[in-house]
Amino acid sequence: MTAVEIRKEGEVALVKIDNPPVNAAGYDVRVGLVNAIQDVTSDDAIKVIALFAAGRTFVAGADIREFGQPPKQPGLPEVCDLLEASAKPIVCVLHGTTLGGGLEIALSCQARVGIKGLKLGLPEVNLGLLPGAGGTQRLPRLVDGKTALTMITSGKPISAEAALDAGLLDDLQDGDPEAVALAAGQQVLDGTLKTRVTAEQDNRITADELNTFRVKAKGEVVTRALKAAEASSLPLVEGLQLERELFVEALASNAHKGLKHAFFAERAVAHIPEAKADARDLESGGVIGGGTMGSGIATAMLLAGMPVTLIEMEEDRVAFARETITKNLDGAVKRGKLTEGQRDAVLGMLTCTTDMAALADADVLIEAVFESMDVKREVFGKLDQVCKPGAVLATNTSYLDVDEIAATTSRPQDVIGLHFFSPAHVMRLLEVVVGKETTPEIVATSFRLAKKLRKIAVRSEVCDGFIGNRILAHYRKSSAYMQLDGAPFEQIDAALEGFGFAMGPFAVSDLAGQDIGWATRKRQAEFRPAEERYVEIADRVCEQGWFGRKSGKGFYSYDGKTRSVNPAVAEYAQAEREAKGIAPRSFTDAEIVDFYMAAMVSEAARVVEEKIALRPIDVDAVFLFGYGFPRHWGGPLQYADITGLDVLVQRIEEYAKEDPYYWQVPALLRELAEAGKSFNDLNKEG
Ligand code: 3H9
Repeated sequence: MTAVEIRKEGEVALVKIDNPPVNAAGYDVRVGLVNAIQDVTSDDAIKVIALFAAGRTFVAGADIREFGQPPKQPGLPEVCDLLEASAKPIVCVLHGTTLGGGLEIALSCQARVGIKGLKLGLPEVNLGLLPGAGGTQRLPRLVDGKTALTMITSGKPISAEAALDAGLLDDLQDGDPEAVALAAGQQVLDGTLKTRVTAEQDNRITADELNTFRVKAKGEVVTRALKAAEASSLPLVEGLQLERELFVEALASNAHKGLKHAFFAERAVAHIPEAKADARDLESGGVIGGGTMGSGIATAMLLAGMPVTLIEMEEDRVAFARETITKNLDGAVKRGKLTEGQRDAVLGMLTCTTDMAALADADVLIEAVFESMDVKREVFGKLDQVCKPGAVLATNTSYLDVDEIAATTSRPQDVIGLHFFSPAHVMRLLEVVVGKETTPEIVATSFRLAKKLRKIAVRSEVCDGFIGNRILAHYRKSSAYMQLDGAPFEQIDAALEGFGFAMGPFAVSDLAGQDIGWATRKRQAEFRPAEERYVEIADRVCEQGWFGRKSGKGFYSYDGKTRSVNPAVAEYAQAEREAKGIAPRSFTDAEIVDFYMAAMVSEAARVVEEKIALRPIDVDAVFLFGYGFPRHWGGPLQYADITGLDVLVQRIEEYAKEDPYYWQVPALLRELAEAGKSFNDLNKEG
C-alpha cells in the first residue's frame, strides 16, 4: 500500500491520501503528493485534480513524530507551494478533523469542499509551535482577520458551517469522501464550483484587529504565532520566509519539547501489557459511599450514559448523595455540557439506596468509603456476597494496600484499585492500581471504563500512595524545609507559580484543608525516622484552628476572593529556627524551583526504578492530568530531561551535604546520567 494513490476518471484525477490512523503528512505522504502532481500534470487527458483522504479523517497535521528528527525533503512547505502553483486546479475534499498541516494543504488548493461533521483548525500552538507550512500567510487571505487570528492563536477548531460562512470552504456536502471528490471534480470542470489561487487574494487582517490580539496575547508561543500572522501583510514569499524562521525557532524551544511530550503522554499510557486482553461489558455501575468522591464518581458514570446504583448507610446520607449528584449535574448544565432535559434523563438512571443487594447486577463496583482498612475490608466482604460473578470490584483508595483489600474476598483476581481525583467528574486522571492477583481482563476492563468516562488511565503497581501521592508525599517536604531555612512561604508559592503551577504548595494545602495533612503527620509521628528533618510550622498553624480557606485562615488570611499573608506564620518559622539554631538564609526564585523540582524528580525516578510505573512517561501523565503540572514542561521526568540528568545529579549531591537523609541520588538517575541517556530513551525502549 502506498500513502498516496491516483485513480483517473475521465478528465478528473482522484488523488487519495491513505496513511492511517490520522493521515499525518509524514515523509511518504509528502513524496506521494509530489509524485502524484507530477504524474497528473504530464497527463494531457486530466483537467482537474480532486484530492481527498481515506479513513476517519483528512490529514490531521504534520507527522509530529518527525519533529526533532533530521528533516527529510520535500518538506510540507514545499509540497504546499507545489499544490498552489499547480497548472491544473486542485479541489480538496475535507472530512473528520482537518488540522494543522492538513488545513495548510487545503489552503494551498484552488477550491475546498467540506463533508458534514468536519472540524478545521490550526492546533500548532498547543504543541508550542505555529503553523509552519503557510497557514499564517494563506488563512488571512481567505477569511476575515478576526477568524484567521483566532484560529492561529487559540488553536481551537471551527465547525464546517462556520468555515463555510467565513469562506474557508466553498461548499459543504454529505457523503463518502471519494464520491464527493469525484462530484466536486466534475463541478470544477463544468464551472459550477469556482476556483481561485489563495496567493492572489488580499490579506484581510486590519491594524485594529492586530492591536486587539496583541493586547490579549500571553506567553512566547502565542506571541510568536501572532508575529507570523502579522507578516501576512507582506508579499507572500516574504511572509512565508518569516513564518519559516519563526517555526524553526519554535521547534527548538523548551515549550515545544514539553507540549509535544504531553501530547504523546496522553496517548502512550494506553499502551499497557494487558491491552489485548478481553475487556468485559460495562453497561452499569455501582458506587459504595456517597461523599464528595463517591458522588463525583457516580456523576462521571451517569455522564457517560451508565445507569448507577449508589449505596449509603443511612437514609439521610442517601438523600445527601442524590443532592450532591444533582448539583454536579446542574453545574454541567451551567457549563453548557448538558441540556436540562438531558440532566433529567440522566438523573432517571440513578438509584440511591441503603440496600447492598441492589448491586447484584452491576458490571463495575467502585468503593469510595472512608479511608480506613477496617471499613474497606467490611465493604469488600459484603460486595463479595452480593455482586455477580465477573463483576469488577474496585477500590478508590488513595494509598491503602489493594492486595490486602482483595484478600478479604473470595475473588481477588477481580479486585483492582481505581484512584479518582477530586472532583471526580471533572479531573481527567484515573490511576489504575493493579494488584498481585488482578487478571489482565480486569485491567483491560478498567482501561475501557476510563475511556468511557473520558479519563486518562495510568497503570500503577501497588505501593503506599501509588504513583502520584507517593511522589507528592516526598516533594511536599522540600517546601517546608525551604520555609524553615528562610524562604517566606509566599515567595515559595510565587516562585512555583512563576514556573507554571496554577497554585503554589502552601496555597494548595490551604485549599485542600490543612487538617487532613495534620492528622496524617500525627499518625506517622511514631514511625518517623530520627534522621528525618521535621518542620513544625504547619502544626503551629493548625493548632490555632487555621485549616485554610474553609476556616478563613491558614498560611494565608482569606477575605472573600482576596487573600493576604497570615503574619503569624513568619513568627512561628522564626521561633522554630531559634529553637533549632538555624540561621535563616535567602533563596532566589530559581533556587526554590531547582530545590522543589529536584525533590520531585528524585521520587519520580525511584517510582520508575521500582517499576511502580510502567515508563517515565506514565509518571509524567499522572502529574499533567492529576496534579496541575505545567503542561509546557511535559511532566517531572521530561523536565529532568530538559534540565539535564547530570545537572540534577550534581544538585542532589550538593543538597545532600546539608541533609543526606532526604537527598539521595536515585540509582536509576545516576545510571542514566552516567550513560548519557535520558528518561525519554527509556520511554522508547518501552
Ligand atoms: C503541524 O501540522 C505543523 C505544521 O503546521 C507545519 C509542518 C512543517 N502525528 O489522538 P488519537 C497518533 S503540527 C503523528 O488517539 P483520536 C496518536 O499519537 C500538527 N501521530 O485519535 C495516536 O497514536 P497511538 C498539528 C499522530 O481519534 C493515533 O494517532 N496537528 C498525529 O482521539 C491516534 O490518535 C495536531 O496537533 C500526528 N499529527 O483523535 C493534531 N495525530 O495510537 C494532533 C495523532 O500510537 N492530533 N497521532 O497512541 C489530534 O489532535 C488527534 O489525534 C485527532 C484524532 C483529533 C486527529
